[in-house]
Amino acid sequence: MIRLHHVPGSRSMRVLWLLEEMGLPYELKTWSLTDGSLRGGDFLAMSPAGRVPALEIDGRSIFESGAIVEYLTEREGRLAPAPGSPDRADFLEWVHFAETQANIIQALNIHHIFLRPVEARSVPLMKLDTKRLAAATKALERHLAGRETLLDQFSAADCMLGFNIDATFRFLRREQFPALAAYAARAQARPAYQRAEAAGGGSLFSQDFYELPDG
Ligand SMILES: N[C@@H](CCC(=O)N[C@@H](CS)C(=O)NCC(=O)O)C(=O)O
Repeated sequence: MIRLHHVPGSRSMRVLWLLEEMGLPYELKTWSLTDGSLRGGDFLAMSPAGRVPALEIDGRSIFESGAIVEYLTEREGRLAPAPGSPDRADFLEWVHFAETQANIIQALNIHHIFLRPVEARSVPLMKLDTKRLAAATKALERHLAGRETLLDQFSAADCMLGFNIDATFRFLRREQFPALAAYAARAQARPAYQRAEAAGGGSLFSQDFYELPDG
């Protein structure tokens, strides 16, 4: 039995999409980011910082999306270059780059969506994080120009990154990143991505775009 602990629209979408790409049977347990349940003892036993995703598999549980993605690709022997192969380092770089970008997105989510009253937000920090997101996203745009996928073929690194892109375009204008926008459209057209969306999709966002406040 594989059970994914999941919040729609969160980083657990990475694992949900990968499970669908791999065709592995799984159960979904859906949690809320805002009702305090992720800080309960049952969940903390699986994910000590109270974060999703957590994956129950092979008689244990695993936290950290990157660790789960590496575990699944090694277990199944696909959707990643094998350890020791020449492009393994490229795979690992992009798996972990996804968290570099996601951590900036998370800071912007907190400011734009979760932190209330709005006066509690730090506009200088929001501006700084928007610039940091632009720098990371420009790096991605340069890499993707003329490429279909992060590596020479579709891999679990694309599942890691896929989650970030919708969020990125809530804070940065899509038109400024044409290679990334085309990459996102290809990802979203994949049948496994659509199955993942149908099984556990959702969004934290209520606006298409979040402007920086004045100040
Ligand atoms: N590095 C971790 C980050 C996990 C993480 O922060 N997940 C968010 C959702 S995207 C979460 O569970 N947040 C709950 C909280 O901060 O209370 C991973 O990639 O799994």
